[in-house]
Amino acid sequence: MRVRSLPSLVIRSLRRAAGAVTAPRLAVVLLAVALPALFLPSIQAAAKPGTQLTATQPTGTKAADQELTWTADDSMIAYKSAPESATAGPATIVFENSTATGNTTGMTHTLTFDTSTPGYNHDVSLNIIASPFDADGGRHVAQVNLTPGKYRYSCVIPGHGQMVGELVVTEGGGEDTTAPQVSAQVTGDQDENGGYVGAATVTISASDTESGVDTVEYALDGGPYAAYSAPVSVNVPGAHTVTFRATDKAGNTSAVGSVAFTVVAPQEEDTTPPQVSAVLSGRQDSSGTYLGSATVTLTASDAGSGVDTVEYSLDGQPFAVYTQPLPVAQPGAHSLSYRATDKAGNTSLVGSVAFTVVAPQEEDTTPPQVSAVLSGRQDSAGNYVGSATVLLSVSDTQSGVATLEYSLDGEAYTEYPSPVSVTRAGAHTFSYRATDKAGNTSPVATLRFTVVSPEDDTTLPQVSAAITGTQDWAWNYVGAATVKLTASDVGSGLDTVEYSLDGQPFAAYTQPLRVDQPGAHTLSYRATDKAGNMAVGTATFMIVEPGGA
Ligand SMILES: [Cu+2]
Repeated sequence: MRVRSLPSLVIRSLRRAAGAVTAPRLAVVLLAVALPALFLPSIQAAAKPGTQLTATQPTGTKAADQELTWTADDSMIAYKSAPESATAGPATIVFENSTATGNTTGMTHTLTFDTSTPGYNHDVSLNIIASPFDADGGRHVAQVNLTPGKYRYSCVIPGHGQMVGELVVTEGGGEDTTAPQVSAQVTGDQDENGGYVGAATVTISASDTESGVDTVEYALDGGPYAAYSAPVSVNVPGAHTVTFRATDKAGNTSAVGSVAFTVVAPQEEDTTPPQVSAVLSGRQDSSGTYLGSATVTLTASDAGSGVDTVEYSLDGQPFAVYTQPLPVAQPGAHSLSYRATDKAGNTSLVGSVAFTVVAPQEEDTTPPQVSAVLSGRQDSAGNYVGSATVLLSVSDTQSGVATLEYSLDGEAYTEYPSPVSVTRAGAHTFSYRATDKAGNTSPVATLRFTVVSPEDDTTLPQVSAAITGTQDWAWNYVGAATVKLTASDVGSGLDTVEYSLDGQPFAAYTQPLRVDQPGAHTLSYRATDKAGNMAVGTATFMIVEPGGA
């Protein structure tokens, strides 16, 4: 036994007490020495006193460059001195409990690192038992490897429970001020909307390259934070949010992260077939025939298990899987059948669409033909009196006429609905154009004309008389003559045509005039236009009795 016999320890202690020890003091001293004697064999079962146990310290490591020294004296409530902090990595631990450090009683102390209390590093197993009179004179040295975090140590001699302290170890390169990285992943079976069917599992990952991750916490739907230790399963249907954070051993806490997801109840058994429909598209003529090609687009939906396959059959061919809109360019009549099947195996009834395709027409690149006819009464100068009317005609032999427009006197083009009448006096320009359904627009054509008001008519009417009847050799009319007046006015138009036979008052001319009175006759006639211009004329003729000389 390396522990010296109790009597000699006690005697030495008493001697060092120099007779000043009182009875209670003696009792304490006796207790302090006697109990270790009972206690030590149990903790020395694994190691002899004065040796150290280090769980993680391999033998033969290089010398540590930091030395941490604990000292003890006669106190049973505190070490005389102890380090408070260290840096991670190899360290030389010195524990001295000797007369040199003030131990006058020979009391045994230990420096024992805690390997069970939560919240502390447990990776160093150190249990140094020192006494001033042991083989090393109470000074023991051990090599350990410290990791970032906190270590708790104490003296395990019964009654010395207050001899306890903490050693804080920080990252060797300097203080850790960087929060851990933390992230979360949501996994589970998802439906087509992204909802998790039945349950979602949230897995949180955290890392810290310096002091290391100390705690990871999470909160579900705004509830209190709880320690995260394993993936969290959420199976309550509805929208959820999980927030999370991590803290490293240096006390740095990450920003709060969050993931949002929705859990949906597992679906009931699907016994309803999908809905499927077809839509035809393409350029059509007025009868609905597709020009060049028709495209069939199939759409299917299934509220239960979801659509598995959509199939089609063109013109009686075997059903094939539909993946994308199907163009049909073959000229002729077609029938396309279609159906859809859901993931539970329910197949819809077969639907069908019929359509006709004709060969594509040649492209229309020719603009419409447009022509204009100007009409109205004109005066001798070619001016339109009162009004001019423009009649447009248009044709397009290919795509057909889309629009026909005109612009009067530079105003905006407007659609031509019917003949346009221009009554405002003055010079006018009338422009017109037409566009076909293929977008070809004819060149603009322009008519120029002048409209004058009737009051501006200064042109005399034309009026003349024609005399008919049987004539003799001297051009005399035999028995009777018929006088016919003809009048016209290119300006404001005729107002009146009148005649006066043989000096009688003028009367309105309404019909050819028969004269049978024998003798010489003079017929005066006149025509007046609406502007008041009057033209006059005179005709003379002779009537003789039949058979007369
Ligand atoms: Cu002690």
